[in-house]
Amino acid sequence: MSDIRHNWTKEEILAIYNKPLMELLYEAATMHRKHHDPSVVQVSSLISIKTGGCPEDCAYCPQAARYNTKVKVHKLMDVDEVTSLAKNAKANGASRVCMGAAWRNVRDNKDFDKVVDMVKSVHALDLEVCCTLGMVTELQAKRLADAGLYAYNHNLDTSEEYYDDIISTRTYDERLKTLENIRNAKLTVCSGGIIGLGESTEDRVGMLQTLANLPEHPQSTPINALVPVEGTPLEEQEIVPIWDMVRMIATTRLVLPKTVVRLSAGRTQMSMEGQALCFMAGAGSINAGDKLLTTPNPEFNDDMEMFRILGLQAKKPFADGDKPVVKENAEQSLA
Ligand code: SAM
Ligand code: DTB
Ligand code: SF4
Repeated sequence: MSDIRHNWTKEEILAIYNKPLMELLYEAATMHRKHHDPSVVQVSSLISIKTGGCPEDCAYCPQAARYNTKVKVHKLMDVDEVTSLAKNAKANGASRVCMGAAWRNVRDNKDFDKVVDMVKSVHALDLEVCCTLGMVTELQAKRLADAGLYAYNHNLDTSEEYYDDIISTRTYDERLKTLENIRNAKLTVCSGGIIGLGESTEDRVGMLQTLANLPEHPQSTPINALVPVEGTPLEEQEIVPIWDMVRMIATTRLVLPKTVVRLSAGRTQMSMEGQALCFMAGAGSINAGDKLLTTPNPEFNDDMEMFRILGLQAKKPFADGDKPVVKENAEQSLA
């Protein structure tokens, strides 16, 4: 049987998730070695290009306007500022830069024109450019692709069943539609979720089943451990046990064998030993830089020290795919 399958049942994935940990880790590490170089880890840096004031009600998110968090609202950054942050991330070893906006969806306005310019400018630095701007239409996704975008991040976050407990202002189907729009625009798809929201093991497995049974597996899948933020409805959630993170990454590795699995939010709550087990289980990417979007993250230097100790190397840009070609008339493609 091929490793790549699109017909996973929930029972099969649940049986994987619940294997004895050492067995699960061994199988996942073996699958990882079959499809990836285990000594290479992608370093992806986040830039919050528009912060806070978001109209959505995602229960985990410090940027939702309706919650009283300490996040300061910041309008869309200027292209020069973003370019200079991206240069800095590159100097620190990042091969991918992900630009995040606290938007419900992309709108065809001046702000979007500016994001298109940011994409062009960061692409010119020979970095993989990713955007996470909320829902996007196929036309908008194509415009981003024409500007040199490499990936678009849009998470399922959790299972279809648990989703309504976490977000009410947009549906699961709308998320799936955005993923389809990204695929149709020939961008690489980055989609995953969060654990630690109060979901059950079945919900974790359900999310992986949905991802694995998409027409194409996402090229990257972030697994976030909830960063509980004061003022959000999930502020009192317990920190995710490292063993849950290891199981989740290992299970993701086994059902999405070629996907780059990202050990995403929550690393400040993890030891180096815990993170080492996540790399062993198949994580091939981290979000690096001392800030995620609004919450703290380990310092670059500490991560580089971790790489040295574990014998890991930072991945080069475009190691998994061609550098996008910018279409000359990208900015007119909506006209
Ligand atoms: N607004 C856009 C959207 O929701 O698609 C893009 C930015 S949003 C902050 C990107 C992702 O960050 C969310 O889908 C969620 O998985 C993750 N995230 C947000 N807050 C988090 C938290 N407190 N802990 C862990 N992950 C979080
Ligand atoms: C993803 O899945 N995790 C990143 C990225 N995609 C955009 C964001 C994590 C955000 C954590 C909370 C914060 O810093 O605001
Ligand atoms: Fe807004 Fe995205 Fe945060 Fe949801 S996750 S509140 S859409 S910024």
